[in-house]
Amino acid sequence: MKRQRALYHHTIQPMAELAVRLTVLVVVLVMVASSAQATQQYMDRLPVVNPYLCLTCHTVENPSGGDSTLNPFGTDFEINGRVWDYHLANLNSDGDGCLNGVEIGDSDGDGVADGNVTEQAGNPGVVDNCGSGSLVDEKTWDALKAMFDGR
Ligand SMILES: [Ca+2]
Ligand SMILES: [Ca+2]
Ligand SMILES: [Ca+2]
Repeated sequence: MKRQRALYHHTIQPMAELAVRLTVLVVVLVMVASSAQATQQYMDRLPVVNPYLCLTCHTVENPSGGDSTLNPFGTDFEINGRVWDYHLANLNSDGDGCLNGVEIGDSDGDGVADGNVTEQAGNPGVVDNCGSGSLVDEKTWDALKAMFDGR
């Protein structure tokens, strides 16, 4: 019995600890290595990615495990299950008055770009000039909503 316990403490326990540490290390390494790839994979889900590419969702041009901070659109994209759809297209993540769909160039969010659009009209994660757009001015919209809500 005493010998068994000694065997456990000197051989099995250190090995188990080592195995746990190695597993953690491998998981961390895989996460770092796959983050850039993940970005590419998720970017492919957007119908139009030029010219902003990574900056569509991130605050840095080359997101990595070290810094892959998301901008407001990236955050909404993540909350939406990293799916581009009608719901996400109808949000205005950066609050600049243009819907995400208008900025991306797929107003109805069906995954197919509007007409001959090949470039994003604006960055959906940055307050910018997103072109003509077809969005009702946000203040007008708030006023309309207030009317309907009886406020
Ligand atoms: Ca916007
Ligand atoms: Ca479309
Ligand atoms: Ca914008």
